[in-house]
Amino acid sequence: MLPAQITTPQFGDLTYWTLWVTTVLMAAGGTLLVSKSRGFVGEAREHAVASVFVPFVAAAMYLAMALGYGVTDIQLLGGDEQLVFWARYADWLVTTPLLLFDLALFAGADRETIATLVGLDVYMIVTGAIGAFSKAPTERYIWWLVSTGAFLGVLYVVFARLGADASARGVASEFSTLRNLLVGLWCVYPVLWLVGPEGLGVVPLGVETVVYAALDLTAKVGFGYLLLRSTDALDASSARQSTGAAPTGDD
Ligand code: RET
Repeated sequence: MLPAQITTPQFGDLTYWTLWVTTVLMAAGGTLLVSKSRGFVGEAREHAVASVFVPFVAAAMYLAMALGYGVTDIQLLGGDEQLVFWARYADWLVTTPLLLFDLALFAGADRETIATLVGLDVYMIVTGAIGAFSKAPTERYIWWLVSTGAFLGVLYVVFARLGADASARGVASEFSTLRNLLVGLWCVYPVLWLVGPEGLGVVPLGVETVVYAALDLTAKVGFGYLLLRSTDALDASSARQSTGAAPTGDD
């Protein structure tokens, strides 16, 4: 028997259209990365696999949100209703480890470093999601702090460990461009969460959705494109290693 009433959470036009447009742009971005990776072999191909999945996972999750499925309504302690875009966290749970894996692989990090990064990142997303589902404001801020603690751990590993690995590999300059793009964009997410409807509510939902969409597109498609373009440096680095030449300052 069908339930008596199925309600879909309501959000404004700006949110609705942004979710639809971003679904299409993510799928287009994924297609662009597929075409960019044609003919890739060896390590560049591993990067291609990781980079291509990211926008397609996001496209599916944006579609889920646009259709109202990836969103749920919760009741806060004071009785107010709050929308939780859970599909965002499902997206990030898959895509942020892939992005970090991509960056760490580029730097030539070992398995332990990659596992630490991925572990901290998953911890960050899961605790952020618990915060978004919490009913009391204080609890939400506590989870924000816990999640931000894990984020600082991610930043520590990215700066302290990956940089040294990339230098040893002779890809320091390409690595620092990718790292700065990643870190610059990622730092905006916790701030937006804090000022948006999940936190202080100073930024309205429509604006938050637009800013998340712009960040997600740049952090996924923009970063992926730049990384795939930088795989030439990896070929140069392996060629140098096989001829025994030392990396130069230009690497
Ligand atoms: C949350 C919750 C509050 C605290 C912190 C967060 C961090 C989120 C980040 C998300 C990055 C997403 C990316 C997506 C796609 O490309 C979960 C908002 C620290 C860093 C890069």
